[in-house]
Amino acid sequence: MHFQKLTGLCLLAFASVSLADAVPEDRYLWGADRMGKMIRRATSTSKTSSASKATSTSAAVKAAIVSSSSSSALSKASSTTVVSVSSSTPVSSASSVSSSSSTSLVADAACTNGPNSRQCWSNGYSIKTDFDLKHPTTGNTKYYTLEITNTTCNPDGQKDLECYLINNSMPGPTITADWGDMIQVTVKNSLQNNGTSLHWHGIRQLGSVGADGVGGITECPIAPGQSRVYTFQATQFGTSWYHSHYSSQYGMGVVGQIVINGPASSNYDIDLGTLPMTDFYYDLANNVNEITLHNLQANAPPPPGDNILVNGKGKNNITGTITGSYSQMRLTKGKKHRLRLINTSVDNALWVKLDGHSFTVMSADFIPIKPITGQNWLLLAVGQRYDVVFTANQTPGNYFFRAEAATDCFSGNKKGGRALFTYEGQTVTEPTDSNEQPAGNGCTELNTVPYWTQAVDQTQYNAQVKTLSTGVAPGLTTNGQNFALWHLDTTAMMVNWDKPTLQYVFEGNTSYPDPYAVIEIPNEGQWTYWLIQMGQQNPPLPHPIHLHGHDFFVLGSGAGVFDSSTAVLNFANPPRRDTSILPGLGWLLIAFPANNPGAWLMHCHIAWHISEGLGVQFIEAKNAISMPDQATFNSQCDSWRSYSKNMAWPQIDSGL
Ligand SMILES: *[C@@H]1O[C@H](CO)[C@@H](O)[C@H](O)[C@H]1NC(C)=O
Ligand SMILES: *[C@@H]1O[C@H](CO)[C@@H](O)[C@H](O)[C@H]1NC(C)=O
Ligand SMILES: *[C@@H]1O[C@H](CO)[C@@H](O)[C@H](O)[C@H]1NC(C)=O
Ligand SMILES: *[C@@H]1O[C@H](CO)[C@@H](O)[C@H](O)[C@H]1NC(C)=O
Ligand SMILES: *[C@@H]1O[C@H](CO)[C@@H](O)[C@H](O)[C@H]1NC(C)=O
Ligand SMILES: *[C@@H]1O[C@H](CO)[C@@H](O)[C@H](O)[C@H]1NC(C)=O
Ligand SMILES: [Cu+2]
Repeated sequence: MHFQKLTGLCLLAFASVSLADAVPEDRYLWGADRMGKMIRRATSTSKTSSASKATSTSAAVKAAIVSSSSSSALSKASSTTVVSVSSSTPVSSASSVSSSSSTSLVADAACTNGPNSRQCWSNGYSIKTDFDLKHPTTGNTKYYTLEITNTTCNPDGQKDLECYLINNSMPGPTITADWGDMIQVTVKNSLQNNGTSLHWHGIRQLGSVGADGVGGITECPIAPGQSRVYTFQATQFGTSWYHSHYSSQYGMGVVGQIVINGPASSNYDIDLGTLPMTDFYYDLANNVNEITLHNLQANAPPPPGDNILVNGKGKNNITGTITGSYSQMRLTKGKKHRLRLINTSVDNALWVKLDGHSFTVMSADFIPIKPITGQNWLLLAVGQRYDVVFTANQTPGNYFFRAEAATDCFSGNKKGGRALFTYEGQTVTEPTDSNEQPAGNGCTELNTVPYWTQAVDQTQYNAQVKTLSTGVAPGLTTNGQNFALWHLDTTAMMVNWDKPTLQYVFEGNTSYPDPYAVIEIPNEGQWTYWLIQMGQQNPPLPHPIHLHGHDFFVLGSGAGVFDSSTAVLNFANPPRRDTSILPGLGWLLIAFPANNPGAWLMHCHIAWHISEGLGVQFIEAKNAISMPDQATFNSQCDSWRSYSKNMAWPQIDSGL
C-alpha cells in the first residue's frame, strides 16, 4: 500500500538526522486521494505566501475530492465531500424527558439540591431539564483573567522545558460557575512569538459563536501583547476543560478546567473537584507534531509520550534519579466522593482506576447519564470527561490512582501516571505499587444512556439513507438532503488565521476556500445526520471526534465500511456527548438537531491529527447567526494581521 511505499522515502530522508533539527520544506496533510496517494502541500517560510499556500492546498485537496454532482442545492459544499441540505420534516420535539429516575431521594417539596437530592437544582430546574430547550439565567457573571506566558516548567523534576502556561500554573486555573451564570474571561497573550485563542470545550455557545475561540473560524488569533474578552453563558452543567486552539499549542501547557455546578444523577457527599490527566512529552509540542507528520507518511505511530501527569504532577527516573511527586487527594471514610475525570491529552487515550474502589459513572462530557456502577478501569479518549462517584469504604490508608496509556487505542507512553488518595487521619505514604495494567477492551467507549430520554428522528434517516451512496467511495457523498458523509481521509482542512469564517459571514461572502472544508446547514429546526467513515487504506487508528456548538447523539459505530442494511443503530435513546470514538478503519454515525446558528468546527481531538487537517466546519443558518460585535472583531483582526505580516513562525499546519 502507499504507506509502505512512502516509508522508504521517509527513512531515506531521515535516517541520520534529528527530526527536530531538520524540518524539511515539504509538509503533509492527513489523508489520501482516491488513488491512495498522500495529500501533500508545499510550504514556504514567508508569511506573504500564506495565500499561495492556501491555493496550492486548495488544488491538492480539490484534486483529492470528487465533487458531488447530484447536489444542486449546495453551492460551495459541493466541492467538499459532505452535503447537508434542508429537508421539510422539522426536528421532533426535543422535550421528552425520562420518567425513570435512578435516584429517588428528594430532600423537600421544593427539591433543594443536597447530598441526598443531587438530582434537584433550583426554581424548577433539575436533572430532568432538557437544557437544549430551557436553562436557568441567574443574572450573575463570573469574571476571570487569564494570562498566557512563555516560561519553563519541570512537572516531574527531570528537566526544565519550555512551556506556555496560564497564570504560571500547570494545568491552568479552574473556571467555576453555576448553571445559568454568565462567564466572562479576559485572556492576555503574553507570548512573544505565537498567537493564541482559547476554546471552551463542550460549551454550547448558544448565540455566542464569537466566543468559541477557534482562530481562523470564529476569530483572528490574539496577537502577542494583545487581550480579548470571551463572554458566554453556562447553559449546561458538569465538567470540562479549556485549551488553546492554535495549532498544537495546547500541548505546550495551555489548558485548564471548567466546573459548572448543577444537578447530578447520583448522590454524593463530597465534591473532590477535577482530576485532569495528560500525556507529557519532553520534546516541544510543535517538534512532536512535526515528527508525527512524518511518521504518518511511514505508517508509523507518533512518538510515545514520556510521562502521564495527573493534575499536573508525576514522577520519573530517566536521569537515574527519581524526582517529582504525585498529586494528592484526601478521602473521608464512609462518605461518597465525586471526582471529575478529564482527559486533556494531546494524543494518549487513558485507562484510569482507583485501587480498591469502584466507580459509579454519572455523566459523560456535559450529559448526565443513568448511573453505571461497578467500573474499575475506565477509558477516556482525548477530550472526554466522566464524572464518577465512589464510596470511601476501604481500610483507611493510601491508594494509588492509575492512568495508563490505552495501547488498545494505539496510544503509547513510556510511563503510567499516578495520584495518591489518602484517607483522613492517615499519613501520606506510597503504598506498594501492584503495577496493575488495564485489561483493555479494544478501545470501546463506555455505552452510556442519557438520564432523560430523547429519541432521534428515524423517519428522515430511513428515507435518506437509501439515497446515500452505499459504496462509500472516498470523496463521494451526497443524498442532496440533510445527510452528510465525511470521508475522513479525503478532506484535509486548513484555515487562514488572517480571515476567519465569521469574516466571510460578516461580508456576505460565500466563496469559502476549499481547505476551509465548509458544509452549510441552511435551515434550523432539522435533524442532521453525519456518517464519518474512515478510508480502509488508512492506519487503523481510532479517532476521538469532537463537535463544537452542539452535543451529538451517537446512533452507532462499527468496524469496516458502513452498511445501512446491517448496521445496528439506536434511535430510541442513544448516547449523547460532544466527543466520541471513531473506531480504527470503521465508521461513526451521529445526529444532532440544527438549533444553534454559527460556524462550528468538527474534528479529531488528537492534536496531531487536527493539525494535519482532520476536520470540517459547518456553517449553520448563516443568516440567523448572532454575530459578535463587528468593531471588536475587526480590531482583533487588525492587530493580528499587522503582527502576522512579519511573524517569526509561519503557519505550518491546519492552524487548528
Ligand atoms: C491570573 O493572573 C492575572 C494577572 O496576570 C490576575 O489578574 C488573575 O487574577 C489571575 N487569575 C486567576 C484565576 O488566578
Ligand atoms: C519563548 O522564549 C524563547 C526563548 O526566549 C523564544 O525562543 C521563543 O520564541 C518564545 N516562544 C514564544 C511562543 O513566545
Ligand atoms: C510558536 O512558537 C514556537 C517558538 O517558541 C515556534 O517553534 C512555533 O512554530 C510557533 N508556532 C506557531 C504556530 O506560530
Ligand atoms: C532509577 O534509575 C536508575 C538508573 O537507571 C536505576 O539504577 C534505578 O533502579 C531506578 N530506580 C527505580 C526505582 O526505578
Ligand atoms: C485520553 O485520550 C487519549 C486519546 O483518545 C487516549 O489515548 C487516552 O487513553 C486517554 N486518557 C485517559 C486517562 O482516558
Ligand atoms: C470572497 O472571499 C474570497 C476568498 O477569500 C476572496 O478572494 C474574494 O475577493 C471575496 N469576495 C468579496 C466580494 O469580497
Ligand atoms: Cu485522529
